Amino acid sequence: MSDKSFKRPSIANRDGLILYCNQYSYFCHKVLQALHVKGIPFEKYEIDVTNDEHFSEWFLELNPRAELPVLQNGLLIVPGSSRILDYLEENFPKSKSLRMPNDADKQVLGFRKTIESLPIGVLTIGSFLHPRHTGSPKFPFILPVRQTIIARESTLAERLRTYAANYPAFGEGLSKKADFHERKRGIIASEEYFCKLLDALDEFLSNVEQYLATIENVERNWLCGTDAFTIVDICLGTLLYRLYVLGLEDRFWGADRKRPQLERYFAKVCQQPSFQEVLPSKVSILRTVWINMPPVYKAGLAAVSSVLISSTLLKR
Ligand SMILES: N[C@@H](CCC(=O)N[C@@H](CS)C(=O)NCC(=O)O)C(=O)O
Repeated sequence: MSDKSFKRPSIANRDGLILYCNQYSYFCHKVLQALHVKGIPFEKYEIDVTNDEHFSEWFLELNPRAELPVLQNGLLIVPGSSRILDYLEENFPKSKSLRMPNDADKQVLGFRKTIESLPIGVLTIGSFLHPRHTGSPKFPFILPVRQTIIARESTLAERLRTYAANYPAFGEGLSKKADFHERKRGIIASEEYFCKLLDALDEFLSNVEQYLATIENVERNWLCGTDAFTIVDICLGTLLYRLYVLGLEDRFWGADRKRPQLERYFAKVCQQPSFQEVLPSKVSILRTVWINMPPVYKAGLAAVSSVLISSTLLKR
């Protein structure tokens, strides 16, 4: 249970679009990208997930599922990345469209569905628990932070039961979520399951590779075969970025130029201004690393820095 108590932020009383999100969340990245590509003005409220703000009473009133992202438009609340993406398409027709054309290849429509059904949480925590299957993870998912995330994950069901008791109006949902997390912990701990998940991803990415090879003028065109960047590109780009951050890029496309089309596609996605816009800044990554570093590492770092500072001072 977090010591911090959270009150409903004043931003929640404002008109206009407000996105409740977290800068490291896979699902929030998709929505943030869509908002940037479409050029829709919005305000962002960063949920402090490290201190369980998504389990606070004010957030549960917004989304009893306690999940991010949530979009608020006046009195209307839209939870869930997929629903938000569709809501933006339907309700902001004047802004740049991300809609996949009606005659889009069935295979491409299937790509969106498959990506949306992937257990990203299991993949992420599984990669921390079974590191011999990954290469080098990128910031902020370095070892000390991974340890903190694993430790928080191991107490999640217990914390959820405490919140369920404290907030009876949301008790049933939170207890169900606790049961779900308990079941999920067993799955995440299984190396066999993790390997199966990686194999399934391998198969899926091979299909994507083959499909990409059929697109004409790949320098210009996106997944739907034209120069229009659409929702399915947001989905695939976000997935590839998560695989990269977890240190899985060599397994899936980097090593021996295994999947050159995918590699080229990922490089193209990374160059998109909307993509770069939503990545956390270096300063906020360092801040996150520091906040999530276990005290023993902080003490070690403080000792090293004080030696460095004093030796620098002595030289003067
Ligand atoms: N299906 C939802 C999943 C959202 C989701 O799982 N969000 C994560 C953050 S990336 C979350 O809120 N996790 C907290 C939890 O489930 O306890 C979506 O597409 O938005």
